[in-house]
Amino acid sequence: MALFKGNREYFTGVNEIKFEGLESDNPLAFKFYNPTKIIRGKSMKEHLRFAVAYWHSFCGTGADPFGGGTRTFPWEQNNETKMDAMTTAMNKLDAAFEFFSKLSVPYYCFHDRDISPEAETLKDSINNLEKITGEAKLRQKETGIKLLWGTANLFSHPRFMNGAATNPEFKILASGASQVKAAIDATVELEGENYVFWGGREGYGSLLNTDMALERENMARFLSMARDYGRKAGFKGTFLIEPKPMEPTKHQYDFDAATVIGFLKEYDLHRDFKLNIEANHATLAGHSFTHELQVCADANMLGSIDANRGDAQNGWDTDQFPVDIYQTVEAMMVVLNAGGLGSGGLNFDAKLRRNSTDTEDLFIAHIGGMDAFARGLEVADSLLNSNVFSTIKSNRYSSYKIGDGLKFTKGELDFEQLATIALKEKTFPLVSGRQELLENIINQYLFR
Ligand code: XLS
Ligand code: NI
Ligand code: NI
Repeated sequence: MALFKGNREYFTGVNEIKFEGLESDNPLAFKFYNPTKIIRGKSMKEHLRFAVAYWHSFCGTGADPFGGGTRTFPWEQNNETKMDAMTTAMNKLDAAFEFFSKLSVPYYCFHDRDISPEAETLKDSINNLEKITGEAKLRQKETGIKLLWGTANLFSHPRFMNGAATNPEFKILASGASQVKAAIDATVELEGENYVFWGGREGYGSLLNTDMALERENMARFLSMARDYGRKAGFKGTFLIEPKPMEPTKHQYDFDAATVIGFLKEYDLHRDFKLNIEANHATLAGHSFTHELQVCADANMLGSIDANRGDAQNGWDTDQFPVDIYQTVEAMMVVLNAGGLGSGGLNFDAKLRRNSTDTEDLFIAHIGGMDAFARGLEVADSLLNSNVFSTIKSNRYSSYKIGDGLKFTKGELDFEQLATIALKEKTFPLVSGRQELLENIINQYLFR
């Protein structure tokens, strides 16, 4: 991969990040992520398909409800006159590609409004996006860095305060369509491998003013039409829905994986759509990250992952970088068992803490996340190769592989026969689930 050289270097003092291994004390080196290391016949790079999220990394200044930003981005500075929005966007693009190439990530992801500025009119905003898309295409060509997915921001502008595809006002729904159309066009132009819908404000605060049935139907219509347009425009990738249970609205329609899969099947969208699972959204929904991944895997709808983590002591979407290897092991076991990420990837939808203000911090945060998943992949691979988990699991369900249990799974028993089988038995076996043993084995393999 070629290092990107723009008009100016933004991340000075940081060179290309390399794999140095566990003995290295260099904070700007990978300890576990060795992109060319082969696992199960594929390189780590091909397994993990890492992506950088444009919004957190190049737009997030650290502002929170109690104070403004703590990071001033050099690509937005100007000594004399105030720099216009398009120049800022161009500089930001240079900075982003410099960062991607120094970090050696194969992919990035963006919202329309992250890469190009919103203008006075929708038409001008679309023109802005088209211009920046052309520039991004050149930089992709130069570096070999690819677009994992594109999406449209249908939640920041005030007109979306009541949602986009579920807005009670039709004109606003239509404005969302014009944005999604342009974002799909940009994704096609940049050969993006997926297109994401996160239902930003698709939900409600109070039933007293909400026609939930109509809103859900409108959302389904909107998604079907977007799908049809995308296919017509030449988009061959996967459409993804990213569940999240709350924040910004109280009741989000895409609550969790099971809800979204039910919705997609209800409206016959399940052939074109898969899911993008974000770790912190899973925990917000009261689930574990792996639960959400497994629900998708079982439905053959595991599309991609937004890799981050929440904070165990609070219930927000804190979007921290993932560091917990125990969790990445569990996640990668689900991914490997599901046959891999396919055209999806591991996108760091994660932000620096507000007081992380050094230029290096953005690199260090991504290095930590990449190492955590790389080690997770290695450990998951050796755990699966050892067969301990599959053996224990298969023994646990062995009663369904013989005799009446087998007949039951084949649909060869009726309910009365099922009930009669039990009457013949005098004792019912208590078989240990052995959860502690399995947990201990993961700890053991972490250090093997
Ligand atoms: C917000 C979401 C968002 C999506 C893309 O919580 O995670 O960042 O990934 O719109
Ligand atoms: Ni996300
Ligand atoms: Ni999030």
